[in-house]
Amino acid sequence: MTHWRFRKAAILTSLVLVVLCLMEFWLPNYVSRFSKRIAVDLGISDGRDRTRYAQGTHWESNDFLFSFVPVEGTETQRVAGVLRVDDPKQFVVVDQQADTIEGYQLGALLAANGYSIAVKNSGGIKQIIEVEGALFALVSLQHEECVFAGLVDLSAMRMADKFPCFPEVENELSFNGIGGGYTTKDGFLYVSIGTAANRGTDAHSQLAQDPKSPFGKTLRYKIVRTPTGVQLEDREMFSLGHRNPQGMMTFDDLILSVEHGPKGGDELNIIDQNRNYGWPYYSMGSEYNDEPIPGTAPVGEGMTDPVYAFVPSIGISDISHCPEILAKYYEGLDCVLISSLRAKSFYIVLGHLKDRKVLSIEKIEVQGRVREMFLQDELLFLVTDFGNVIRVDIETLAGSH
Ligand SMILES: [Ca+2]
Repeated sequence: MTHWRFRKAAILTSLVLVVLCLMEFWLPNYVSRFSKRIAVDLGISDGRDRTRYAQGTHWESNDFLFSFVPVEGTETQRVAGVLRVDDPKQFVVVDQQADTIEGYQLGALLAANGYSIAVKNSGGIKQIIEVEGALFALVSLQHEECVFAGLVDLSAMRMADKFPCFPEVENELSFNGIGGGYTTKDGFLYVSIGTAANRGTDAHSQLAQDPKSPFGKTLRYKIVRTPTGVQLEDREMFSLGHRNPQGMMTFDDLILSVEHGPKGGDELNIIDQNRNYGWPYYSMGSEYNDEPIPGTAPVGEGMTDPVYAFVPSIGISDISHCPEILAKYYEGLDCVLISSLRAKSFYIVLGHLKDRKVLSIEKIEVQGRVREMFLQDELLFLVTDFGNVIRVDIETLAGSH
């Protein structure tokens, strides 16, 4: 009897294990991932380490030496964002499918509201947003038949904003399109949100021109400090006609945004209040089936043109300040960095942005699809697909020849 009981228990345990394995294999959408804190050591050493050139690759360009050092892979499949932590030598890469972020139980909070993360069609956490120490997440969500997106206040464990249901269009929903970038300026949070489709003629893209819909917009929230954290209030449309914004930053008094065009026509835009940036009527790009966009130009009457459009597309992904060494070298010019997925590069963009002038664009190849960029200790870090991290050290070559 004892023998049979033992066998029964062993068979049952095996069955449970097999079922769990099959669930992981067949139903990855329904099994929560354990993408908690993935802290990556930035490899910042005290003092300059000349041996680093041997560890990675280097690239001479203009009067600079760029050396690329792979930091570490995080096995993150799709990067939702990068978070600073107390240790300045570390940061955290957040996976789009994470259900716990720095101890905040996103999955549990959503379940308590009757929501689940809409993971199909490249859904998940589309952007991690840090506002004065409080954490928010832009997430694709589902509640019964309604597929929508919302802003979750992770620090206060509540929904900060809930957007309306997406139109039900068969096979045309793609969460790759919704986001996003963000920046803060003068007590406001700016969040860019795209349209959840690839094509220019469908119901999703039309939302970019509908002032009542949050999609295809730059949204603006008032940042209100509370005893427990930060509250986002009074959402309003700041600009419209955006297709798929990916990165945003404040540069002096300007809000800069980069967005994917369709096939061709990735844009650098200066975002001004109540301006219309044209999508889906005007773009330098064409449809993926090579049909022209209705307007076949970047700008039409009443529309605001990009400061610059990359044709063909570079798969534009992020925008950042230049490290001090570049900004100083090009003093008198505005200097920003733009990153790219498809071109596996970042670009040094120089110009007079207030006058909407781009004077030069220099491409620095790095052999990785760059999703995010950030600066720490004047070093540039690039986070590529699958959470690989590249540290870029920039030194001047002037006087060294
Ligand atoms: Ca545009």
